[in-house]
Amino acid sequence: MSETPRQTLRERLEAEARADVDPAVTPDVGIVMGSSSDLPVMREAHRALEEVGFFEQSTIDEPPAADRRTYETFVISAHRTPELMMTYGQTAARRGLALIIAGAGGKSADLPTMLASVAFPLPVIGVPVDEAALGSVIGNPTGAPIVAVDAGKAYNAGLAAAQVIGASDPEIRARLTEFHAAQAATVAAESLQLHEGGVDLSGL
Ligand code: RP5
Repeated sequence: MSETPRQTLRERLEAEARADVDPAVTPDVGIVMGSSSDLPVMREAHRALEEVGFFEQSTIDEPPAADRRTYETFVISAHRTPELMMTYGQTAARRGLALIIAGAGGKSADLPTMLASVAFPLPVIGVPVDEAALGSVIGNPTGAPIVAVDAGKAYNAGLAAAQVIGASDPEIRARLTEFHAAQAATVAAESLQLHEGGVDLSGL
């Protein structure tokens, strides 16, 4: 019987890994962050994934419809819950995840880099939640790879994760292509409007 949320979480992760469930019905992308205070930045990764066709999955007992891609979310601290970080990383592949987005902030933002080592060979996309975290998130030694986005760019981490999944999923690839075209159209429309309408200098 579990006594603490930390034990409950570890036992759940280990049970899911042992269950050997078809990866088609488990989350594809794991989004983890060092603190709930990282959520305002990290939820941009969720937003990007939703925009290209992913949705959130909280339990393997409620599997997605066929062909739907999903993500899950956890708060895991490398320093405050190191054993939970180890369990998450060690069970990630067996739980059916294809990759992990990991964010942390501050000068000791060790969650992304440590998870990259523990979950290897699953790819980890690191998000420095703030500028102070940049060096510690991108600074893994040779042989312990991590890919990372710039400080605060969790949205790009979501898109990059979708690109990885899209390499073998035509539906996600099509959604990414639509997203890209819509973005280009918006920039072009803004450019035309600015060029033809001129710059409004009133109020300066
Ligand atoms: C890091 O410390 C977390 O990722 C967060 O960015 C930072 C501060 O955490 P809290 O003190 O807000 O929980 O580990």
